[in-house]
Amino acid sequence: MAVYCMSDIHGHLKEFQECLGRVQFRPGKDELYLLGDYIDWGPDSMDVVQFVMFLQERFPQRVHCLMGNHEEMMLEAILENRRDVADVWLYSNRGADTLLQYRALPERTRREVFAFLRKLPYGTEATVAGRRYLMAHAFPYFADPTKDQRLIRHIALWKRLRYQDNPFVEMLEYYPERRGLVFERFLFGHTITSNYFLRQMVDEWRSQGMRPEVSEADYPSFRETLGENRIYENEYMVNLDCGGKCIGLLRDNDVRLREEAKYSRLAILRLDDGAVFYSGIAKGV
Ligand SMILES: [Mn+2]
Repeated sequence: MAVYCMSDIHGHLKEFQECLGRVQFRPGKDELYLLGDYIDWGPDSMDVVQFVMFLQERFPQRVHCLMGNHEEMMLEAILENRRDVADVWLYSNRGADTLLQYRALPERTRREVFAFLRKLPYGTEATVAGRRYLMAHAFPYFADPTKDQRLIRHIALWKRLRYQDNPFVEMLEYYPERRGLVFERFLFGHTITSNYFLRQMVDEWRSQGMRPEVSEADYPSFRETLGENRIYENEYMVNLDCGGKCIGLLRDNDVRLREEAKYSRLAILRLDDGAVFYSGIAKGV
């Protein structure tokens, strides 16, 4: 039995299944942790959700799904009728296709989708080969009824860790009583790892007295030196978001997204031995 982890699938059913195929994933035998953001940006959001639901319902002991900020936006926009959230979801976060696909589902399936999304947890832990991992979509989360639920849920889904942060130190601002908790790594997604590698490169140059400026015009060559997205790992954390949202955006109006699309793919991490596998880069048409 092996244990796998993925994040930020963002409506890319083909690449998701390609990753499972790469590792010869055995449903019912292997375990799978999914760190949220199943929907939006990509073409098949509702198919991804339904596939994940299918796996989770068949093998509830083996498939563990967390909430992402995109699922939260969808729930708030539709179930709670939040106009402000709907605007952010549909326009800035490319939720429009997801909404259309959702509306095309039979009434009963729609209810099942919501029942599934609503009960997604905000964080979890797993011990693999004697090593203990903490997982959430964006920032460490611990269920705690004594805390401000809105706040701790919001940061779990939205707060952006920087590459130089130690999440186990950052989390003490919200969970001071968790000091001294020992985890091997914090596993998360939410921020495309190229942001980390680019930042790291620029900081490196600055530390050597150089003053690099990443202008719009220079961006493609800066981005090219980083190459294909890969997971970001240091002694505290593993960021698994290898640009799922940008897969296939080769003709997008936004130059950065278009550029990112050339290097975007999904990653699957095998926790047992740390091996990482990737989907192929979509070449588009
Ligand atoms: Mn996210």
